[in-house]
Amino acid sequence: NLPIENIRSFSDAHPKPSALHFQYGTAGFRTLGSTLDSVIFRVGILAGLRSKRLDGRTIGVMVTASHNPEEDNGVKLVDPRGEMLEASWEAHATVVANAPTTDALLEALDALVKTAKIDLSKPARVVYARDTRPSGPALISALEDGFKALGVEARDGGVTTTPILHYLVKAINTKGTKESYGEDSEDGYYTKLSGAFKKLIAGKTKPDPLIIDCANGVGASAAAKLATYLGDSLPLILENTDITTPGVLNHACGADYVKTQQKLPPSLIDRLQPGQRACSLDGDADRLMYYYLDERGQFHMLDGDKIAALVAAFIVELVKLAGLESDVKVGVVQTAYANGASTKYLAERLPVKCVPTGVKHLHHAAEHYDIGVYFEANGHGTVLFSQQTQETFAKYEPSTPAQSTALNHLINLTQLINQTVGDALSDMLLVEVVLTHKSYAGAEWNSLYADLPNRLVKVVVSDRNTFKTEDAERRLVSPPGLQAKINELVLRYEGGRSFVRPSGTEDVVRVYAEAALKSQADELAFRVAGLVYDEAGGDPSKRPS
Ligand code: G16
Repeated sequence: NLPIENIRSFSDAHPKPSALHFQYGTAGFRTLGSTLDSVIFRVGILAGLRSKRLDGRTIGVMVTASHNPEEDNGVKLVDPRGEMLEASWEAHATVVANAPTTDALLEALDALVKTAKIDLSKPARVVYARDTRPSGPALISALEDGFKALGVEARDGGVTTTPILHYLVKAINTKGTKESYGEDSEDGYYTKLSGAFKKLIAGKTKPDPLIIDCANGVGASAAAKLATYLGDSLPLILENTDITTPGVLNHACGADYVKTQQKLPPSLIDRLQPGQRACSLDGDADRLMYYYLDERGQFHMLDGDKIAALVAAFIVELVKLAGLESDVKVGVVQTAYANGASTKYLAERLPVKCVPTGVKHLHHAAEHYDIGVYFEANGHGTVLFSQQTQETFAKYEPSTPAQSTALNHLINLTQLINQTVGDALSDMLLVEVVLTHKSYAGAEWNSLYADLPNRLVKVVVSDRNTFKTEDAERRLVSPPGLQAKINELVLRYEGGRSFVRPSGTEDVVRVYAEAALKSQADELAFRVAGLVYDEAGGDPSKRPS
């Protein structure tokens, strides 16, 4: 049975704020950090129950709000193979988080135990971590109360990146099996990645120093540790590494800033030399954005789509060189945000699928390929090698030295890439490997295809839940009639494309537009945003302009 009295006494110390409704969305629960105490406490219990349901396998809990502002925080649950929480449990999590009182919470937990057929006699094991947000320590102590309330065997992963926590979950659960993912420690993670990187660039010209904008977040300490493992195989110059000054996290820096503003973080203006490569991480180091300045000082962004194009083409080439073309099929997964030019470039070379925003959707779709490359345009993505493909690599006998070299590269890539989730540091090493192999500077990489000008804007509306989409978020079905108005507007712009969707992580509706000219893309985005605003209302001072 549930330890009712124990849960009751802990829960009374973590009351739910009566006016608020919480939702387990695209990236778990995410909102103002100061409102999350009860939610995180309850997630502690929920993680324990999920572990019991899965026979005591270790579940991950990450306390972070990633790219969102410093005052926000959030929590996501990680399933045993290191992937996002199974969809049916997202609904359970929402119910548990919203029970208004301790009694209602106990009822909700009891109902969950029955519906999900949880054997309470099983052990509960959890590994947890947080990013550098100031609200993190108090929320972690609420989480630990949740563990104590249920009796969870909990391992503290400390302050670390989201992808490292995912790595730890998979490494713990595969320890001692033939699918062992690596040592279940941070040291194991850095050793695995840096070891594979060194093998992949052995004998090649050493890369020039790379500037990393660490978003003043947890990526700063992770990148500093990675640098010590890489030694001189990849010189790193770390910028925006201030994790103590209040207010600086993700502020005018980081991957989301670069992607949405399409410009250099101001702090890098005097640092970045023309031609030099730089990249930005986000607040929990799961997104990556590359960029460079050309000789005229013009900024060029190499986003998730450009990373997908670079990496997919490289992998396809290696598969061919290894002689495995007919056994191993490579595919790409994108979202509606993918630049139209990237989709065209990729679709001419390999199968491409479009799915709704959210890593869980991309990840699941990518699992259907032998090698699935998935990236959101915002720089969140990875590459998945199916178990069967990894076995094919292990058994395959190459017939020429060239095939053998390509095969070894493929095997080392399976070690370099964090296959549990998008990982900015692992992706950065992957990009560096491809650039080194191809002898590409930013300009050559950028010239794979020319981005269509685009613009992303947010609209604050009174209720984003009135916005519903279909066709991988490319079409609105609600509010009724709005899509027809958007279509009519889009027709007036050469190369025009636009879509509207409710954000899963912020209380806003997002509008994306593309067109042949930058001024047209901007105009289309703002006109669609105006339609959205007029339809959905909200604070007049926040009308898009
Ligand atoms: C999260 C999700 C991403 C998603 C992003 C924005 O990123 O993990 O898949 O693209 O939010 O989502 P939305 O447009 O729905 O707000 P992160 O890096 O914040 O965890």
